[in-house]
Amino acid sequence: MSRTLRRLAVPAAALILAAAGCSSTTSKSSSAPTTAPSSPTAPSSPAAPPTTTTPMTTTPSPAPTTAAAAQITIDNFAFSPANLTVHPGQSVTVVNHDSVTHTLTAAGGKFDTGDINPGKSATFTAPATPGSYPYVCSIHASMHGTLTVG
Ligand SMILES: [Cu+2]
Repeated sequence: MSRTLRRLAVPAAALILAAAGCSSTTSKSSSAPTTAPSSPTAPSSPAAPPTTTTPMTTTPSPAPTTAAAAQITIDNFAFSPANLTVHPGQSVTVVNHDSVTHTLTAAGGKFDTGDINPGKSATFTAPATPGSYPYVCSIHASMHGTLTVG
């Protein structure tokens, strides 16, 4: 029984396969599913790169001691700073913090504040010629300093 079926079945199957091969009805699976690959929703607005907006903060260069108002203070029988550099012709203010009178007198007589009473101040003009000018207190010879004009 089975023998006759197989003998018949084989040619039938061959025919079916042949027919199937010709008919392209079963080969429609080539249509790819249109599920588009989900592109990661990248933020389409790229953050604008930070343009080099240099802040307009003008960095104030540290003022050297020669700038602005030059000042020498007298504390405890001493000039401070003992060595000060100023511009030619710059005004220099001398403040006497002591309880006694002092002076700031150039050794060569180029400048002299005269007597500066306790708690008072005086101003002299630096020489116009660059150089080093040692000075003293005309009252207390132990007090000395150097004014540099440059
Ligand atoms: Cu003095």
